Amino acid sequence: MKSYEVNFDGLVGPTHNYGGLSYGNVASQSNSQQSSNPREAALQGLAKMKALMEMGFQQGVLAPQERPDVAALRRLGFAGSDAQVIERAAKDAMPLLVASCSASSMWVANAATVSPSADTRDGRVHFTAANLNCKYHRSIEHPTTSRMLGAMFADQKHFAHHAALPAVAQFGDEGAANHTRFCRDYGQAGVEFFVFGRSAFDTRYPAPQKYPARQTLEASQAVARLHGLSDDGVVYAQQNPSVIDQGVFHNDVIAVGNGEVLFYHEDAFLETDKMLAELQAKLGKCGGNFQSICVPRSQVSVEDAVRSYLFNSQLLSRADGSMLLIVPEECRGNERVWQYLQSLTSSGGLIREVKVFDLKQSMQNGGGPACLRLRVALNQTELAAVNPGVIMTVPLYDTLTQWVDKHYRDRLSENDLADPQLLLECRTALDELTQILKLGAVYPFQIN
Ligand code: SUG
Repeated sequence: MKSYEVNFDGLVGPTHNYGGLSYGNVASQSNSQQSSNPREAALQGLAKMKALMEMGFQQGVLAPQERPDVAALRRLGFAGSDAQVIERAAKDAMPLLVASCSASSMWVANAATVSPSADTRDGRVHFTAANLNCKYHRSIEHPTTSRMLGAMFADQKHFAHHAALPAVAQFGDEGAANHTRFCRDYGQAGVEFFVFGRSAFDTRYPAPQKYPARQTLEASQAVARLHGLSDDGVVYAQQNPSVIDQGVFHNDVIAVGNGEVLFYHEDAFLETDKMLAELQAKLGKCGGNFQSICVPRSQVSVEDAVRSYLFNSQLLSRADGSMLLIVPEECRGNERVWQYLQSLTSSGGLIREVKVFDLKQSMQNGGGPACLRLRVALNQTELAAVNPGVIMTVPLYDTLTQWVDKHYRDRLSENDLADPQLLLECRTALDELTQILKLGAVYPFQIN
């Protein structure tokens, strides 16, 4: 049976703004308080989805969340009508209002970890929503994420959903941003590669000194257990703490893999040789031939990697077996990175082509092409069981761009977040969106 990697891209929500909310994420910190353009952000994301669909890749869409999250503000003690809750938060605790308005659910690589059916004990596709426990504005995503994934992958014969791990730092889980799957074919058993930043319970593992390590070893192990993965099908590796301290807050900022290939920076991991040998041996047992492409620091520094988001690219398999890299415009803007990419594609190796996308609105918050997508490997039967409303088509693209043009503002700054009208605009837009994507009631305002 034929199998696919389906990329579900997060649709940018109408409150996209630069809140400076993510300590350890250089772009989020340096663009704090700039005014944003939510309409442009959403259209840039949609243009990428359409382009990939037109190149023949399977493409889906994941809806944004309800923001401002009035229910989250109520849990923090703000009371009254919805408008009063927003007004009181704006007056007394602006940072909390900003956090409750973040459109951060667009970075769906952090929505969940997904294990394809070929890897799991019960032969179903498993999803664990990420608790995103490291940052308050992201920790409020998972309940709606779970409802959303449930509405998209509803058939329990094929899909199993797990609630987010306990919401404490010891089980900090950032989803697929620290998870890569290697395989010979998407439908065959593969090796799931979990990268963690620190251990919560074992002091032998080093930890970064400056910025937080968001993913723990214990969280990754719990996800592997929940998904029913075999020991032979899992490899754990630790991120180099010094790159976390240089702004690599997720492993997908310094490495990307697909099929049998890992593309990574020389400084990305600890004990790299041991890790590569284990990947090779375990993928070998699945009939695969593991290959790695190491980018040396002498050609691209960690700083250049963080600035350009070279590794936050999408590595895609083409029909002829070669690979294509989808990179953000910032890679072309960095001379050393661009030069590296030219030599990579002309060297006769596996990666033959680079395609550049303008995702500046998302990039300014530290979200590149890979952050914007959640990969779900599915066989034909499973793909047919996905809610068809969320699969990208030309008519859906047209409808969504019109929907964005109708509902989104083209400028948003911190003061605008206090406007109670923004909440009404968002709810009207999202209510319409659930009908477009045939999701049913997934948002708090539709349920309560
Ligand atoms: O969690 N930025 C996100 C970016 C997530 C990128 N995802 C992956 N690498 N997979 C984060 O740091 C910034 C929001 C703000 O500052 O307004 C933010 O949440």
